[in-house]
Amino acid sequence: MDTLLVTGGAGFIGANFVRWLMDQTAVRVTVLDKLTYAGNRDSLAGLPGDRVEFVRGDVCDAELVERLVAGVDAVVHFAAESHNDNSLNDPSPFIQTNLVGTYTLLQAVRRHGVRYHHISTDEVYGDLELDVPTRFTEATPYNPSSPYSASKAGSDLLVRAWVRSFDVQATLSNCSNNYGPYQHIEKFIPRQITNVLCGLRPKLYGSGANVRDWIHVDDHNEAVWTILNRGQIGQTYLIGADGERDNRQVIEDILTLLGRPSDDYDLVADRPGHDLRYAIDSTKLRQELGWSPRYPSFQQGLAATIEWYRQHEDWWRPAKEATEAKYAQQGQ
Ligand code: NAD
Ligand code: TDX
Repeated sequence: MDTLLVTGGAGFIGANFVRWLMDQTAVRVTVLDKLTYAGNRDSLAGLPGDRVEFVRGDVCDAELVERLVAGVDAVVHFAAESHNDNSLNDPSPFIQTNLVGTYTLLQAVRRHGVRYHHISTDEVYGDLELDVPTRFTEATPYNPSSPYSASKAGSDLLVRAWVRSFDVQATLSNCSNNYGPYQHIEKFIPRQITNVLCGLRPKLYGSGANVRDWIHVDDHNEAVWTILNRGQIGQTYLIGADGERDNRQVIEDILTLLGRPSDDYDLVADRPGHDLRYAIDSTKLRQELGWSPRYPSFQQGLAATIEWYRQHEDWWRPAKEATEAKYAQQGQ
C-alpha cells in the first residue's frame, strides 16, 4: 500500500493518523477535508510536502471524490460530524456528512476497486448499565441513542451492505473515546484542561457518574493501520484499551495534575439522552491481528495531553470564546 486518501485528516484523529503514518510508514497521503469548525490546517503543520497533499473539499462532492479515489491504493474515512451535543442542536449536517458522505465514498471505491476502511464508534451499540461486567463486542446489536450515533450506525450499515452486495473491499472499526493532542476543545477532556488553563471551572454534566472507555489516539491509529493491512474484508473490529473511568474521576485527575483542588468544578445541566456507560471488549482485534495498546496508562497519557495543551495555546485559544459561548447558551 503506497498511497492513501485520508478523509477528515485535519480533524483530531485524522491529523494524528497522518502524523503517525509519516513517522511509522513510507506511504504518501492525500488529505480530503472540508475544514468545518472542527478542522484545522495547523494540525498538519510541518509535515513533508512531498508525502502529504492537502485538498480542501467535501466528501459529499461526488466528482471530487471520484477523482481522488481513482489515484490511491486505499481510503481511510475519518471525516464526520463528531460531536453529540451539536447533533442535539442541529442534526442536519450529521445526516449529510455521515450518511451521504459515506455513500459517496462507497460508490467511488466500488467503481475503482479501491480498498476502504471505515472509522466508526462504540456509540452505535447504545449504552451499558453501570457496575456490571458486560462490554460491547462485535456481536452486540446496534442501538444508537443520539442523532450523531444514529448517523454513524447508518453509515456502518451502508458499508456492510456495499461489501455484501457489491464486493467492496472494506473493513470497519468501532473505537471507544479517544484523547490526545489536537482534539477540539468542545470535547470533554480538552474542554476541562483549557478551562483550568483559562481560570474557568471545569463543567461536569449531570452527576458525573457516566463512564467512558478512554484510549490514546495513537493506540487507535496503530489499530487502524493494523486492520487496513491485515484485517479480513467485510469484518468489524472493536478497538479499546480497557480504560473505563467515570467523568467525575477524569475531572478530578485533570484538576489534580494541574495543581488545583480536586473539587474545584461545577455541576451543569445534563445532556439529553446521555449514554450511561461505554465499554469495549477488544479480544477479536488482539487475538486475530495481534494488536495491543502501547500507551502505558491513562494517567500518563492524560499528563502528556495536559502538557500538550499547555504548550499549544496558539492552536486552541482562537476557538475558546466561541466554544464556551455555545455551551453557556445550553446552560452547560
Ligand atoms: P473531528 O470532529 O475532530 O474531525 C472531523 C474532521 O472531518 C474535521 O477536520 C472536519 O473538517 C472534517 N469534515 C467534516 N465534515 C466533512 C465533509 N463533509 N467533508 C470533508 N471533511 C469533513 O472528529 P474526530 O474526533 O477526529 O473523529 C474522526 C472519526 O472518528 C469520526 O468518524 C468519528 O465518528 C470517529 N470516532 C471518534 C472518536 C472520538 O473519541 N473522537 C471515537 C470513535 C470514533
Ligand atoms: O463539558 C462536558 N462535560 C461533561 O461532563 C462535556 C463536553 C462532556 N461531558 C461528558 C459527556 C460524556 O459523558 O463527558 C463525556 C464525554 O463527552 P464527549 O467528549 O462529548 O464525548 P462522547 O459524547 O462520549 O463521544 C465521543 O466518543 C465517541 C466522541 O465525541 C465521539 O465522536 C465518539 O464517537
